[in-house]
Amino acid sequence: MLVNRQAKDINADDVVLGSDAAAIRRSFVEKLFFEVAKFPGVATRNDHYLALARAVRDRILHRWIRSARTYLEEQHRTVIYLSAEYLMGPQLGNNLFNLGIEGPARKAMESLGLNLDELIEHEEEPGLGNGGLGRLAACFMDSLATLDFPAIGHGIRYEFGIFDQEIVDGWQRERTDRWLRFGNPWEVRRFEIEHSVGFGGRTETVVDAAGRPRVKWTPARVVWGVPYDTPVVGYGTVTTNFLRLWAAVAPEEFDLDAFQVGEYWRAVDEKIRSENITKVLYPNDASTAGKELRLEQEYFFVSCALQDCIRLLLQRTTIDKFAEKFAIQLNDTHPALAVPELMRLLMDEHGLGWEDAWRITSHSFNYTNHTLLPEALETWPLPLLARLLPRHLEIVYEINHRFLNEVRQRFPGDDARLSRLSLVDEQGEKCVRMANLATVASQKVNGVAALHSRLLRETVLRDFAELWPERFTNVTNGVTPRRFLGQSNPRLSSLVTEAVGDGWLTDLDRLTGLERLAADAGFRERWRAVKQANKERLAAWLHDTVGVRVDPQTLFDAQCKRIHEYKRQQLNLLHVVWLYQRILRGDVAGIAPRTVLFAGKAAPAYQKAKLIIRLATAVGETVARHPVARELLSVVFVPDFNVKNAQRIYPAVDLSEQISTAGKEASGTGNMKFAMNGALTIGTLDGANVEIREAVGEENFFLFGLTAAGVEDVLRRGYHPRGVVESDRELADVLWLIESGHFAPGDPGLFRPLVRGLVEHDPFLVLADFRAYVECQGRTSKAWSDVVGWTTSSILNVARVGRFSSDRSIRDYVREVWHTRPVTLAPVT
Ligand code: NBG
Repeated sequence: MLVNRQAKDINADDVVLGSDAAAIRRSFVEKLFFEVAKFPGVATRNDHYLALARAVRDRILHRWIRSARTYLEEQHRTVIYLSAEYLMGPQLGNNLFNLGIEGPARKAMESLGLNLDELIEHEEEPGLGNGGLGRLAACFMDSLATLDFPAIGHGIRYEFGIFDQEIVDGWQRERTDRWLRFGNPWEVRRFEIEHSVGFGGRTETVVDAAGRPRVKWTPARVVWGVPYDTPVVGYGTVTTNFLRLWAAVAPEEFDLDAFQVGEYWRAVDEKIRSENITKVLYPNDASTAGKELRLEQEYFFVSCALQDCIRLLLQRTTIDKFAEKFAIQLNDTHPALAVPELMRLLMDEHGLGWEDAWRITSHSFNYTNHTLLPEALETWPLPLLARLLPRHLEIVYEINHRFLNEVRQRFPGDDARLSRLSLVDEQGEKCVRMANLATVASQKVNGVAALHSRLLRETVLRDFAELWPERFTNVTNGVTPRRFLGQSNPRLSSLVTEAVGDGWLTDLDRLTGLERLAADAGFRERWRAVKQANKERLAAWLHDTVGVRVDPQTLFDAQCKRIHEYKRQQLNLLHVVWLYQRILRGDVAGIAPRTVLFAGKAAPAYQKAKLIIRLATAVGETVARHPVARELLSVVFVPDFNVKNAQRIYPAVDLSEQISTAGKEASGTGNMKFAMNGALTIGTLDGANVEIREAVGEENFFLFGLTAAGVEDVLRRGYHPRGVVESDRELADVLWLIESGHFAPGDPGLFRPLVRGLVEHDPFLVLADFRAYVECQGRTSKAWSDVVGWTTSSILNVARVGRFSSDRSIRDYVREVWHTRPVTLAPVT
């Protein structure tokens, strides 16, 4: 649609919205009547929530218009973040917080007899991600805006996000996440933008108007992508970026031919098939399903994103400026089809030759790897690609051909190297290795923690690192302190502000100002009181929603993350059972009373993970029934771990479990959120734990277990878990108790597969680390009894976590990878 250039004197600054309580109240009332179309007496809580959300959104849009206009006029280099997942969390509280209008909004609601907390609580979060990877993308969006960097996040508007988890009879049960059911007040649908995305069909070479040969792809099927924008406002700044999520729609509502012959269902078939593409998020964390629909999703959104970039670019300049205008970040390989897609768009649609197209493409992309787990490295079978994306496969072949020629020149005769580097895996089922594709096309490739980046260079991408050492870098993950401290832990935040002054939320290194206070008894007392109050709040919530009572005086020990064997929830449970047996034996000296919290979703098809959840709930039930054990121990599985629930949990935890097999957890970000809220960590030298320990000091971190090199060593020499059991009587007892059916009296064989799996295979070395873990937990118990020591460590943890702000990560990306500049905007009224 054409821009109407006749309009004049339409200026956003003519609209004064105001941010005091009276102004917010006025907007709220207006929205309730004229947008939600409700009046008192019939308005529900959802209506009130919608009205307030819209009032807040207006204030954000005001900033957004200022941002977008400036960027359009001044043509700044823009970060394009491509991610199949964004785990944004609830928006209302965060937006109020970042705008700095929570106080006036509260007043405005009070003046109308409404409670702001209830409205914030009411919001259903968009669960458009599985775990760390999606949440990282959300933290990065927050930091990009807060630091005034122009950025657009592109992703998928899944109609159903990650399933809601319920626990029924101790088992996980999945419920469809119908997050859009009551409307989404934050998004703006852009009706004038739509991009067509093809699938299947065939390619042919034609001669274009200028007499040059060109490839023409005639897809068998076309769907439209339509964008929904969610503004992302920075904290304490005008800068407002946006997340552009794409939804698939059918180009024709009805197949009229089918309709006319009376086959009504066939007529809507095509529509359903098209719209299925963005129907649901695949609920697998760190692993790929290899499913056709997933491939369609990945291609669909990157095609929309790139067409949209080109549309924006051509409004002001020419196609050859693409790489100057955009720095594209591939968040893992899920968007890696963007590489052949950009080549296709540049050559087939915009008439560039291969060399020019490749120069632009290879200067636009950068790739972040998020996992070394072999089952999680994406590959797509050639036959599937040939069928679904024939043109892209041709381009991948050509990229590979040229690339391998280069390699041949540098390493003549080294066929083994060639086959390792090849974009196509020729062994077994032939497929395209997406990590190789992303690496070949990128300026920079990074891992997400120092150890992970090193292992990436030494293992999965070793040959590439030899070829192009300068291409590889590290950017350690970070988390936004706005959401995970400012907003979710107001008590600790005000104590911190009192101690170090304002400004720490955007300059987290200022937390070091807390260090000197760790020696101040009065301050420690207040610090403890904050943690205590947070624990009481969590306990009350657990009582209300899960129906369990926990004692806030006990050590709150939490492992909250996806359920996965490599994360070793089983190790945690073995320790819990070990404690339980000691209590039954009457051997209770030195045991600190503890509440062990588990939370996390299991992929619905991951049977073992679901059984691990069942073991956690079963142990919890058994312990709770035992009159002596329950005095010292309780084990609670908190259902439905999502951003909202995470924000309740982090502030209330004393001990953070980060106990993955060394070398397996790329970074972790929960580890940072817990530490930022004053929890001490018990952990292995894995992912970002290494750097957290370095930062907070080894005396403030409980370290145990094999190192990554140790793990490799054990496996190389031949690991025999049974031997470990035979040499450790207590471990044998623990395993036997679980296997005996003690925790599942009605179904004694229930947990046998878990025990068998550990004793016979134990690929993640749970048993190898058991003794070290149990001993280390002994140290945590001992440390807990030293209140002064524990509190001191807690303060020092917070004082020293500044570098794990996502602001630091973003600055690293800007310096090392994107080379973009911040843009400061004039204030809005
Ligand atoms: C996950 C890693 C985590 C890491 C997040 C964010 C995937 C593929 N990887 O360790 O397992 O913290 O990414 O980088 O989800």
